[in-house]
Amino acid sequence: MERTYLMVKPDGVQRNLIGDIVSRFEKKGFQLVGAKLMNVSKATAEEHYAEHKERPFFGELVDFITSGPVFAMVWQGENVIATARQMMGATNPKDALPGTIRGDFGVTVGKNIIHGSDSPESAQREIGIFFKEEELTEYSKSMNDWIY
Ligand code: RTP
Ligand code: MG
Repeated sequence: MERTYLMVKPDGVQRNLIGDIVSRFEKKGFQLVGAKLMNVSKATAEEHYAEHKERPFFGELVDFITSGPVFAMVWQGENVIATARQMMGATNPKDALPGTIRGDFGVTVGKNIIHGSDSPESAQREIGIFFKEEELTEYSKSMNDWIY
């Protein structure tokens, strides 16, 4: 079963949006296999966002993601990586459609509420950065009969 790394960013946590965001993915039919509220260290933030190291906003991005607790999650389901990205909406909330998380709750690109892995390779890498194998759980197969 495909897995992705999703993270409610510090703005989403401070605005009490964890419940709404978790609820959207639950209702969709995806399964939460790991979750924790945590502070991100500067080193972890730099590793997570390594692909943006040369971008002008890198410093701000690292400062922001380390500025308060995040809610780190691993979700699983068929096509969960791409579908979660659709449910999140465009990176810049001004382009994100109503009905998406960023479209419903965000205004600026710097505070866009949620992160989601953008490929299977990113998902595997990011899950490994934020979770130990023993922090992730398994479900019984029968639960899936109602969704698939
Ligand atoms: P994310 O990684 O957070 O899920 O977002 P994304 O894939 O949609 O966007 P990405 O290109 O990976 O950018 C990572 C985050 O950097 C911030 N950003 N700021 N100031 C800017 O122009 C700018 N561009 C990107 C956003 O918070 C974005 O989510
Ligand atoms: Mg990204």
